[in-house]
Amino acid sequence: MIKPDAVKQKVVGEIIKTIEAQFKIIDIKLARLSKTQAKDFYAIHKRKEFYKGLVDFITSGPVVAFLLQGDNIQERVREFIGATDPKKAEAGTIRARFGTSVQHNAVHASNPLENPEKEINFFFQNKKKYATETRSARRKR
Ligand code: RTP
Ligand code: MG
Repeated sequence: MIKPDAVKQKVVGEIIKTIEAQFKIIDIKLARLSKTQAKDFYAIHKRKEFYKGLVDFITSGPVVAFLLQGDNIQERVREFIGATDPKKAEAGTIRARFGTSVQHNAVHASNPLENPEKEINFFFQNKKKYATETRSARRKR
């Protein structure tokens, strides 16, 4: 998901170009999250000190969500975006290129250890089969 800081920087096109070169895009959605949606989306962090700031940031403008398909897709996408802190992200990753701080780090990616199915259903309700695929792919490993 491209976060509001990157949308404001007008680098959505550049990020899509990079995604397209490496992954199969199944669906794309532009959305503006409400506070309630953002709190739910990042519920896993609700006890962290950065939670309120994160909810404020993610609701500060539109985001662009992507549904991608492929083997080990979540692991590959996390590698592709780089470390949470853009300063620590490997050169060439999306966060190294477009992130400007730990919070304003340009993109989000599902964490296979958290709940990727929830995020797929959040943006792409009619594509639940990809969530199922994710779950069975994970079981096989
Ligand atoms: P994301 O969920 O957005 O893909 O990021 P991540 O897994 O790399 O990092 P995570 O620990 O899940 O944190 C979620 C987002 O919260 C913001 N954050 N701010 N101020 C801080 O110390 C802090 N720590 C995290 C970042 O926007 C991070 O991506
Ligand atoms: Mg995370």
